[in-house]
Amino acid sequence: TVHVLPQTPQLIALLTIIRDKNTQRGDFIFYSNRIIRLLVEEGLNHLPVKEHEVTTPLGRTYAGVRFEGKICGVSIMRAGESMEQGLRDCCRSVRIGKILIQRDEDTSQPKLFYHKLPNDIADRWVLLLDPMNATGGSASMAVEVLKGKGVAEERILFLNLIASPEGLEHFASKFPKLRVITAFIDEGLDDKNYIVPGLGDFGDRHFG
Ligand code: HSX
Ligand code: HSX
Repeated sequence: TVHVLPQTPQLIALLTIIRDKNTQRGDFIFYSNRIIRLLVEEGLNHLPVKEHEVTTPLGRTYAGVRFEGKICGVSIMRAGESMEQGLRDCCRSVRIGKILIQRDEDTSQPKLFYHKLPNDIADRWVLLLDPMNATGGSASMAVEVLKGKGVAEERILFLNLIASPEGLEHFASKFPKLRVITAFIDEGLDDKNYIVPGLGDFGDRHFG
């Protein structure tokens, strides 16, 4: 299922800054981090909670809840690493796994090079991080790696900034129980399978 962040004027303003080709690296990082923060907070909204009662300084009880279950982040390198700090800003000691997948420039086919994941990942909720979901090939390869490690599809939350309709369709048909949380759904893909209007290569703009 696809969850799109509320399309508030603030979010559109932030997206406008990072889409602008004249935005330099420092601003690109700062403003994309603000969107990433919104995505992480929305991702955390999907985690289960259980009842938890506390006493306030006024001596009254408050029947609240607390998070239940463990989480970990998994970034798809290189671009996904740019989202790790945003996750840490919300979950200080969160464990982070890495999957290195590169898309072949000519064929657009993803290739898996490396992965290193927390050993108890099968018991965790996974926040999968990649800012761009174009054809959906890279992220879907990452999901296969996670499933191979015993992570259930319904425990994966895929966070990304910009998705194409094609990439989302790919996910919906292949992984119906997986949740995708995205900030914006763009028009589509160009003949090189780049998202348009998009923002260019996120990894290049963030890391150089
Ligand atoms: C939990 O896992 C909390 O959100 C923490 O941020 C994190 C740390 O636990 P561990 O990964 O070190 O076991 O879900
Ligand atoms: C970009 O290409 C993104 O960060 C993703 O890792 C990938 C998206 O392309 P696709 O596999 O969805 O077509 O570097």
